[in-house]
Amino acid sequence: MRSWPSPEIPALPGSGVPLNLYDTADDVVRPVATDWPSGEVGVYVCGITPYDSTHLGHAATYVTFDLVNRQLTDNGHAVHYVQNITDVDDPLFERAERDGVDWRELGASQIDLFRADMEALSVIPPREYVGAMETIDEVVDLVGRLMAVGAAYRLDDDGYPDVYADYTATEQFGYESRYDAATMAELFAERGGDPDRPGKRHPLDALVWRAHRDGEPAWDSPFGPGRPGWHVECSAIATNRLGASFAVQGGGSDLRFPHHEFSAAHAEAAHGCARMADHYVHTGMIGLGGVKMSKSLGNLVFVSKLVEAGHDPAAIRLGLYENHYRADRDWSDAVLTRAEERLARWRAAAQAAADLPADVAAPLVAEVRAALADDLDTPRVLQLVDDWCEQVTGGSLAASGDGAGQTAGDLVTAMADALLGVRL
Ligand code: 5CA
Ligand code: ZN
Repeated sequence: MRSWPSPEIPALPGSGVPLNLYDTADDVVRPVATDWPSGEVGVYVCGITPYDSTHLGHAATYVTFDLVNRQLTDNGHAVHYVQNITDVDDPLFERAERDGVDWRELGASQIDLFRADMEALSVIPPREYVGAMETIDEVVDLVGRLMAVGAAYRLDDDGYPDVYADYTATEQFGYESRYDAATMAELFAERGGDPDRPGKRHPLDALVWRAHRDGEPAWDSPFGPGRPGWHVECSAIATNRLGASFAVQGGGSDLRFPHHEFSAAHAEAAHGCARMADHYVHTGMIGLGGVKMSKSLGNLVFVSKLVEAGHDPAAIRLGLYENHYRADRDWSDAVLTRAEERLARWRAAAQAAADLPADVAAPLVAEVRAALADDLDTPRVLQLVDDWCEQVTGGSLAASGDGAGQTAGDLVTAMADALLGVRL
């Protein structure tokens, strides 16, 4: 699938600081593993189901992983970033049916919108942007492997012989979310699982191939015509591009269970490896008035509407940086207004710093790198830059260099662009 044009990333002097991120599975902040046989750092981020995009919750999640990408790049690593699009799934069909449109057209138009929004927000595109429909053969192959090792089974059902993965196939099942059985049961039922489907070995077994039903799209497979289950789609797309083990699996906290637990479990059962991702990274939920922004509730603020209304995408980024990425947090007009005021102050300071030599800004760059390397501490970054801007506009930063070459204004502008995706 075509992605979107990449923003130019200015080069920054000095060296980056190794990135530490919180890992949900181990409940600890630790360094991202960067020493892989491929020489690259593999990052897989769960993409959109293409309807009602791109709301501020989506934007927050993809901007967060864009910071991860920028940090790793600043550290000199080649990042192999992969993202999927769930362009075949029930919620998409339901929305298309509700609105009387073809689900393929709905998907295509929403993917276009998402691309334009990501470009506006200066999000670096994934190296591989992959739709579920493009990878049916990969899912068929993975389901076949799961069946071959006894980790998946076909239901004995004359009507709909769906294929399920046996969740007891891997010993480590449950390590990613660390939830107890009751919480798993509750979230599984809430988030697309079907614990009561007759014929399953265990209520928690997840669908990996859904047999054809009237009115649903279907593709041929050795286990009959049908379509992929959700979790196995991400297992296949990720591991076929990044290998059975890779550095980071990311998404919103609503994917901690069941989606990421099962994506990992299917991949690990098929490949016989102990752990799919070294880090499982989850962003907090963006809400409106304390309620999670979600397509099912319809309480959405769209990036495209804000941009159309004349709001600078750089201010949207700064608004999202106000609180830590792992915190559930509210979006509001007040957040946007504060961000626009901050952007104006930063721009004024960058102008004022055009008369100062670059070394006046060098300590700030080092501090911002360190704050981002510490589990993407954006609230601290905003504070650091605010303080520096105040000193510049207040005239209290003395020049100590020879004044030749790059100015402090140039350096701060390049830093905001390269590390934060914010154009001053
Ligand atoms: N296609 C699947 C992932 S394979 C999916 O969850 N699609 S989605 O369109 O529902 O969400 C896309 C991404 O945005 C996911 O990572 C999800 O966790 C994240 N997301 C959804 N709502 C919010 C929200 N309110 N705040 C933050 N992130 C959100
Ligand atoms: Zn996914």
